[in-house]
Amino acid sequence: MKKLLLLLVSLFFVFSCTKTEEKPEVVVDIKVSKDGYSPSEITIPRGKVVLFRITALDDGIPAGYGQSSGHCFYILPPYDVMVKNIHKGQTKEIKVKMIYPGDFIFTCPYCSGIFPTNGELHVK
Ligand SMILES: [Cu+2]
Repeated sequence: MKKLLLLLVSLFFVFSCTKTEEKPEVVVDIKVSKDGYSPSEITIPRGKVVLFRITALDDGIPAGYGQSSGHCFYILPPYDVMVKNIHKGQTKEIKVKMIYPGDFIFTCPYCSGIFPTNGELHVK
């Protein structure tokens, strides 16, 4: 019986996804540009469903041939959620259930090596 329970609990963690379609309880507006994210530090209560709305103020770095892929909003594992290709003037959204407490980094994998596009997410 105990083994079965353990199995069920571990299955729950394997299949539970932090990306959600639940109704958001908190809305966080973030701007991203070559100057980084604003705000770059965000604190959210644990367990809340958060709607992140990310607006790009510029196009980031050119990906080649003068084209740009825009910016990203990537929350590192265990959240591991990413919004890609946010172009200048665009706002993209993602809903995340903040089930893991702790301090997490969010970044733009496209340009964080060149620009200060890094931020910290605190889930308490
Ligand atoms: Cu970027």
